[in-house]
Amino acid sequence: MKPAPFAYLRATSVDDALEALRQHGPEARIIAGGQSLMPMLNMRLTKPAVLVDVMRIPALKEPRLDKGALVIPAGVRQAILLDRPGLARDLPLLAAALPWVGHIQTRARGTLCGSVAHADPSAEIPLCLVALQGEVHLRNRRKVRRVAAETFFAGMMVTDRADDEMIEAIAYPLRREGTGTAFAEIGRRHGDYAIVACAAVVDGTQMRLAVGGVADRPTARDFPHLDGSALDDALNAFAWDLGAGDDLHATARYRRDLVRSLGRRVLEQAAKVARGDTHQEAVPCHS
Ligand SMILES: Cc1cc2nc3c(=O)[nH]c(=O)nc-3n(C[C@@H](O)[C@H](O)[C@H](O)COP(=O)(O)OP(=O)(O)OC[C@H]3O[C@@H](n4cnc5c(N)ncnc54)[C@H](O)[C@@H]3O)c2cc1C
Repeated sequence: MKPAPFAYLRATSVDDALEALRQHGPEARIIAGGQSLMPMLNMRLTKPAVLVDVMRIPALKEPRLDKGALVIPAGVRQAILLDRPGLARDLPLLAAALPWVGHIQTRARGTLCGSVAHADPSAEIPLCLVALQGEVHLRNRRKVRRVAAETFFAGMMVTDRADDEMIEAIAYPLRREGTGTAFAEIGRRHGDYAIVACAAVVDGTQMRLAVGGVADRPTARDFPHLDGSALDDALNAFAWDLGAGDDLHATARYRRDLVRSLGRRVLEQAAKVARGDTHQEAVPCHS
């Protein structure tokens, strides 16, 4: 199928893009890498009257360090960030998760902000943002607001973004001394969306596990340091609370099993990294 007709506007500044969103409201959609939007247009799942291309805005091209965070503007493609020198040192969780986002070809086009705006519950980039307690920077013609990732995702492909707002950037807090992170996912094939993805962050006081692919949004829970059957019980309770459902790819029971087993593996791995026993952040697993 082909998309319904639309007008195409190539914005050259953030103001240009925001003015188009103000004028056209819900009829306008931003297009970034097009890796999620184009299939939806082709299948006519969405029929915007105007597409606002934000990929030629120079101000949105460069990631920057700001107040202990890496701020990634809307024009930064996934492959560019993956090649950033020092990414594995500054943001080891994201460095471990990014190679699992689609394929080389999709990462060469897709942006990090586009993935956050799309808000697929299985997507790795939003999962890492929630795990690391990052922020989404939203802007419209009148104001800027910063929203905690945990409150930004409101449901399956539903976010706190208003029609006249764009995601100007997302901000990931940098790795802190004494903190370990780890990532793992299971999917049908490498490059597919995860059936279940887990991201762990462990420091001297607590363990945090974020899970994608089970609830209708990436969901995190903090635990005190636990091991043995106390950790099993905590993971089991979390797995049930996520409200897994059956679908074409997996049963609810399989998803709960993955939360318990992958969850334990990433928490244990992150704890090892936090203690300095290993530097490895990605847990090997099959997909
Ligand atoms: C074969 C294939 C495999 C894939 N596998 C995975 C996978 O394993 N994991 C995964 O997470 N993703 C996967 N994806 C999707 C991923 O590649 C996309 O890059 C990502 O979901 C969206 O980024 P984009 O820049 O392409 O956004 P677009 O497709 O351009 O936009 C997506 C949505 O976000 C909105 N949007 C984009 N940017 C902004 C902004 N700055 N402000 C407000 N709204 C905005 C658009 O209006 C649209 O609604 C896959 C895609 C393909 C085609």
